[in-house]
Amino acid sequence: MDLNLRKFTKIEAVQELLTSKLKTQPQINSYEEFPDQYLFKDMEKAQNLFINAISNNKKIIIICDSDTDGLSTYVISWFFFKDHFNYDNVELYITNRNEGYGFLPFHVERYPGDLYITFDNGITASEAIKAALDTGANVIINDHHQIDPDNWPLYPEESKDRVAVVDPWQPEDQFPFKDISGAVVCWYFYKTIAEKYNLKIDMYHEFLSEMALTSISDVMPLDRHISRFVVKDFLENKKAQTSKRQYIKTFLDTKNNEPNAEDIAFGLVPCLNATQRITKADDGAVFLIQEDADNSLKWMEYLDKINDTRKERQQLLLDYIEKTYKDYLPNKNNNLKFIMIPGKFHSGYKGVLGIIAGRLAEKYRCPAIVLNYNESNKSYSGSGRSVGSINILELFRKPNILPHLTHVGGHKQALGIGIPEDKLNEVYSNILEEANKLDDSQFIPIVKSVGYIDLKSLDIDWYYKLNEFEPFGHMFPRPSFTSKVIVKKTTLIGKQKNHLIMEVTDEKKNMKFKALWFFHGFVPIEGKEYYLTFKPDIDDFRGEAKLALRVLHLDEINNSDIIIKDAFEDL
Ligand SMILES: [Mn+2]
Repeated sequence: MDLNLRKFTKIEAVQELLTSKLKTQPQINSYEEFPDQYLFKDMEKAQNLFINAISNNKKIIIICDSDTDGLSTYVISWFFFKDHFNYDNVELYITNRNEGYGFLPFHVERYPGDLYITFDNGITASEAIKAALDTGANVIINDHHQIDPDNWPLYPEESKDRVAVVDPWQPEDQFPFKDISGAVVCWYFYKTIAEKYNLKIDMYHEFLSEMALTSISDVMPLDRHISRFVVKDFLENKKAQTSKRQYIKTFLDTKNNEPNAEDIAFGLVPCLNATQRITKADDGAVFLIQEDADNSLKWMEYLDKINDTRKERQQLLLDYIEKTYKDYLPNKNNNLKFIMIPGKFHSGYKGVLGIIAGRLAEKYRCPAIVLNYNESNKSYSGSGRSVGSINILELFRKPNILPHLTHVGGHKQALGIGIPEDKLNEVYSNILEEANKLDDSQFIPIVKSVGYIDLKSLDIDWYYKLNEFEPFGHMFPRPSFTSKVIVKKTTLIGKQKNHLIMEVTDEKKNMKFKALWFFHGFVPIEGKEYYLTFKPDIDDFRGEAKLALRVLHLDEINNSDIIIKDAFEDL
């Protein structure tokens, strides 16, 4: 295998690399450096529409999205009105995934009001805005998603005094940072209101928990500006430990009292996101606004159960697909290069289709979409995931495919899609044809590594000195390294024996480390040499802290089945 990687012998060189990576982005060093709210194009208009509604005791209807970001805008709104801004004529709602995405015309009918305010959604809601305007209501859209050119302008010119759009992505917007969460946009809106009414709130610390949580949950780039600053300030400066929010206290008490960004991403966010997939997002919101410790704990346990159900459903559906849709899965006879499952599942599985597509793509090493039939509009909709270096969105944008779709959106690695029933076969045969044109090398899975290192250069300092660069996350991944190792000893662990502990040494056998491989791909041969790609980790079993290697991939030296790519190359 040709390892085209940097070579490291000293941790200082890695530190330099990370420092230079952060220098390529704008950084913020204190809360005072946050850009002004009036750089958002319509912030002043939004503020005036809000004040106008308040002064005339108009009914305000707030519509929040249903993922962790949207739920956090609910939390900010809830505590803003409950603790700081005395106004009764306001109602808060969370969208329901089963009824469609974001602010929709039926909301206007179901929740009559005079002013509709959206958070973390709304930038494509032209129909709902029209419905609201038709009833005489005004609208404030607060969102952080990109505009849809087919859905722009959002409202007719003659309604321009009745609609405000606060979104850093809209044309002519001057707000300098685009990659901020929906909750950060929401926070800016309430900050403007708080200043206008001279409220005595420390807005930053009051809602820091929500800004940090959503910068992680909504996968904002953690190498830059507000997104990095709020997460770093919350976690590194131990502000999580003094958060007023009971849900944070419960998480710290029950799961992890010194979490990093990855612990939040894997320990808290999936439980919150599971509610919209399995029950209703309202369950997540109720947990987040609990102020009583005992109740909060009970809700946390309930959310854990919902998340377990989500995992079980995923496994059940995966097993079912592998039994029922065998002809759609690649094997040595059919030579399929694309998986498209035309499912007719219960609608309760809707929320896990993307995750299943990812599991199929990984297992069969080819791009996959999992669809579910919808009787009411005679069409299939679902989610897709790619593999290797294949751009799955580009495949569906080919001229022989795109015109047949009801919608498609996403990026290189993941998409959401809709296909009318009568076009399904044509789309399927065309996508197979397109996938056949791809080069075999594009299907090879990619493992990311920052560089090559000999085990003899490694010590526990690597773990501590890298941690100084936390938070790690999107666009700033925790560094992983590749080493040539000899596997000495292997032990399978876990109830289902799906994890592996190895002892690995360097060629000269000077250094010995414990390597942990969760959901191991295979059991290596003891005594044999491999390329090991890992993240430095700590093992403080029995009180003594030792460097351990968290395995990402193990690869045969002369028979590679993956591509190891520079982790910082296309960031
Ligand atoms: Mn969002």
